[in-house]
Amino acid sequence: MITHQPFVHPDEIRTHFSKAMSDMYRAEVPLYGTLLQLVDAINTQAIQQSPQLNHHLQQTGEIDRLSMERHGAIRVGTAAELATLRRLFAVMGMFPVGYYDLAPAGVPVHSTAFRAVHEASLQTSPFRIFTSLLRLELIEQLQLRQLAADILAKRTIFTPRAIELIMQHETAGGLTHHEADDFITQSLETFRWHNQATVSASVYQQLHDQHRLIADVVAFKGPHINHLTPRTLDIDAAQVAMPKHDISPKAVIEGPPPRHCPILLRQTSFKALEEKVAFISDHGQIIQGHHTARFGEIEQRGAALTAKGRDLYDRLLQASQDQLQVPANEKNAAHYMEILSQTFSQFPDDYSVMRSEQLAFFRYFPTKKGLSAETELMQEMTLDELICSGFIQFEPLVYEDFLPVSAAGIFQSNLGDKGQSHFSGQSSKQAFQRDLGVMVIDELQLYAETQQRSLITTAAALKLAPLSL
Ligand code: OOG
Ligand code: NI
Repeated sequence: MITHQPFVHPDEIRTHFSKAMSDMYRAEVPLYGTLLQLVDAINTQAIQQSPQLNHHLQQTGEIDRLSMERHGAIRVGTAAELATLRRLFAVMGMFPVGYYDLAPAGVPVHSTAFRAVHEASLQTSPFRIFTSLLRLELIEQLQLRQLAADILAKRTIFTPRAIELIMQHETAGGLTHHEADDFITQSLETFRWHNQATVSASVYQQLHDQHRLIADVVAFKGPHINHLTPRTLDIDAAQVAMPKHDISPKAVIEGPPPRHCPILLRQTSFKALEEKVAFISDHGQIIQGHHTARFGEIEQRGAALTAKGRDLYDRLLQASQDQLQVPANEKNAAHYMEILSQTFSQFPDDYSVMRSEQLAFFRYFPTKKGLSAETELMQEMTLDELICSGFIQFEPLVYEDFLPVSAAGIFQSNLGDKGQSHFSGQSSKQAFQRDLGVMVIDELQLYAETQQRSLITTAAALKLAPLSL
């Protein structure tokens, strides 16, 4: 007789996978462990110092996900690799959200972020993986492009058992406990670091000379995780504390300036490690060399912006960069931060204003006062009136995604590119989606849905008819 074993919820698989990935990376890159400790200390301090921040984190539940919150990044070389990754991440409830074209910023990749999409799943585990596909068509030298394609065609980045388990998930509709554990172990193999290149030192050099990123993707057995980023509540404090722990951060924090009401995402990273790599010579001997790819990063997340808010952000960021005229670097960092703060004074720094001007997405909650008030009293009120009277509260939705300009800055600082090159290739979301095998999900749609669901539950809790913005 066949007994039906219950399936493990994808959110649970993701939670365990995220932990396993963090443990593996900490063992591979001990500095990541230092970073986790530093962020933890800063977060504890930030919460102690600000009762307001503490209240906000309690109210939204973010306090519970904070210590396990992290994103990672990987880079793959072929459409088949990307499509299989999509199936692998689906096992743990992660779906491709957003499209990022980094070619205009001189990085020959385009990307998406695999992540959970529903607020309840995000609350269980907000783990995200920024996933980039190398755009071989942007390599101008035809011969080198062919060489890279040939090398990539020969590799398999998944274990046979991982593939079996992905198919099992797809056909049976889930994985049992035993299978889920096996899946985590097997899928982790894809992201492991290999200190042996799959190409000779001279081929590595050719790829590297074209672009360091190309060598990083093509010359290795698989898409090693290249960083894992914890979430801090105070990135300015983290930036100052890093050198005290012998970590030297990049010159400028990417993203918006410091604000009372944080928006989107602010990120800082430290330089990639130089790691020993063995190359096989054309005569079969092993030659020692090195490769720099893996780095550390810290981020602070703020409110998710609406299309209108995002447009304002993009314009103000561009205006700041135009005013600086040259790329931000160590020498002009302070000046750039000044310009940034000044320019962003045009972006309201108050949640109520951001809400009334529809610049950000929010989540609504019934207050104690609302829950104990007479329905009749509230029935005729608009949402704004209910808020004014203290029956409903709101909190910003956390930005769960990435920023292309910031991502390019992170890539650049770690690839050590001197000049800023531009790839002229057309933005090709369509080609990316074809390679991925599905359309990417629109992140603005997800935030709007979460906001809407919170309005529905709030109205229901107060026994009111549906509320609209
Ligand atoms: C990804 C860089 C982008 C971020 O946080 O914006 C990124 C990479 O270097 O592969 O991780
Ligand atoms: Ni990152």
